[in-house]
Amino acid sequence: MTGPATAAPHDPGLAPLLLTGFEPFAGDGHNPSWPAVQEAARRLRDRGVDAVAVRLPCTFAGSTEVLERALAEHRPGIVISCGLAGGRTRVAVERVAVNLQDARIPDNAGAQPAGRAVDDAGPAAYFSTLPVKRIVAALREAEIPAELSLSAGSFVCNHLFYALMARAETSSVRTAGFIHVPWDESAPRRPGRVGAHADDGDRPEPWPTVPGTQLAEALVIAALEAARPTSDLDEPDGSLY
Ligand code: PCA
Repeated sequence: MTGPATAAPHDPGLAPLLLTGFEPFAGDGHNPSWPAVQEAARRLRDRGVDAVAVRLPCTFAGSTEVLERALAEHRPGIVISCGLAGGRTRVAVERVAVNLQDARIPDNAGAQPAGRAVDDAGPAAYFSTLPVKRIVAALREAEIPAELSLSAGSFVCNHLFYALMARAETSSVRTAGFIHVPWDESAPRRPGRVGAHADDGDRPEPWPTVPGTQLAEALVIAALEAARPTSDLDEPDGSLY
């Protein structure tokens, strides 16, 4: 297949490409989605792509407000939003946003909705309009661990993804979707014991990580694939469970 290195350059006369990342949450001091998005936007601009990076607060209400402002200000044609999925081992290209808010932890403003809709009047779900299979194939070709994902969860990322897809129907946005990234090398140690033996002590267990430079490159590849005017791959790549 044609790799991203030969992708047609994004026409700078076209609407810009918007990348969003999130601030840290859950008491962590770092969220790899934001440096990855910033670095990806820099690399895309170096290649002549008009790319903008915007940082979103990790709150149900604030994330969509800042997204709305960014959409109004930049009028992007392509939007790729990105968030952290700590514990995942691969870059996860999300396929579906569900109309559900069910938060296991409070967001950064203390909100913790349970079993609520993102939009009472909205459809049960939206599909990503990114070429998700082409993106996963291009990432694997670049030797970046990647997978298609059928669930972006029910926390702030899924909420933002759902709101983005809803807004994409009535705005300049032509192609949009969401990508979850694993922890990068700045992952905190997670509490808990490794192994079953009491004499193991409280040795912190490491999170699975992917280097931040690979996360940034993954977003560059996703953006270039999204900018190519070809349809998605017609190949099976679903999951069995
Ligand atoms: N990850 C969280 C919210 C912000 C982020 O980066 C999530 O997956 O919902």
